[in-house]
Amino acid sequence: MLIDDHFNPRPTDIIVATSPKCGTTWLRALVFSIINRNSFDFNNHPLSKANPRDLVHFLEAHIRGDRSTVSIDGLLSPRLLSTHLPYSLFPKCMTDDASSACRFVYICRDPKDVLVSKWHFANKLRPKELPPLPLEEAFELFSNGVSHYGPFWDHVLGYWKASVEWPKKVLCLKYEDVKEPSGCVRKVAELLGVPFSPEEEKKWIVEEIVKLCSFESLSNQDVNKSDTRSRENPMSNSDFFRKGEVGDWVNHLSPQMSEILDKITEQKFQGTGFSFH
Ligand code: PAP
Repeated sequence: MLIDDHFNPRPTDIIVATSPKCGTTWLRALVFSIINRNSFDFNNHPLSKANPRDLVHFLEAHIRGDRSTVSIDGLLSPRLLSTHLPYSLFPKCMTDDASSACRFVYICRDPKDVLVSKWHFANKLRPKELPPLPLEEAFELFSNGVSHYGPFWDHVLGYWKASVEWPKKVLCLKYEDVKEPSGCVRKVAELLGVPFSPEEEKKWIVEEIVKLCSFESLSNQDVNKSDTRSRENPMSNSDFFRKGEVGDWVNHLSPQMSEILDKITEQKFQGTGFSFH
């Protein structure tokens, strides 16, 4: 309802979409540096001075309650916006219109790693007077579909199905590709209509972007080491960098928990053509 009432979509909008803890920070950094690659020097880049969430506007922050959308209405086109909203909540003129040039870049992640990342994050943000959230409780909620922005599996399927139906509009990436990131960078550039030229390839621009946006590089920037929190901004920059690894779930989930999550994943994605392998 808020999107319908307050959001003025443009056919040139670029939407970076994720279910929470699936790689929002990484994808924001990648897309920002891909589309602005001719505007900044890699040795003196905005990503070395600002957290990716300060460079890519978070849509929900502008359409909440009576918050003004002036700041995103005033952005030059193409606008780069980030969201956790499911695909189905966007206006039809953005999602179901082949003539719209609007693009969605989505990233998802093995739900076992998502749960672990969410659980750590929830405990960081939890008021000090409350005891830590037990992993068992976080698991129960997550596996029963109780997540911000809706059940994890439905969120993935919404974007995955859209990427199959509208491959020129929606790209579905996996966090696990963090191990082979240059492929992601090239795919994103192609979707956005700015593929890398042979000259750029010769200058190793793809590799520069991969390096700049890596966990190691971003988490070591002073701006991202900051743990300042405030009432308006309860999350500090450092809260968005923990381990940045694939498969950290083995250090936290019991075999039974991982088996249950794998089973749900298998059932939900059966016959859809999507899998995390
Ligand atoms: P959000 O959805 O709340 O904005 P998001 O950035 O998706 O957060 O999640 C943070 C996760 O991405 C963390 O994962 P972890 O808890 O398993 O460690 C964080 O470490 C990881 N992350 C942040 N930046 C990067 C990066 N540049 N490359 C890879 N992973 C990253």
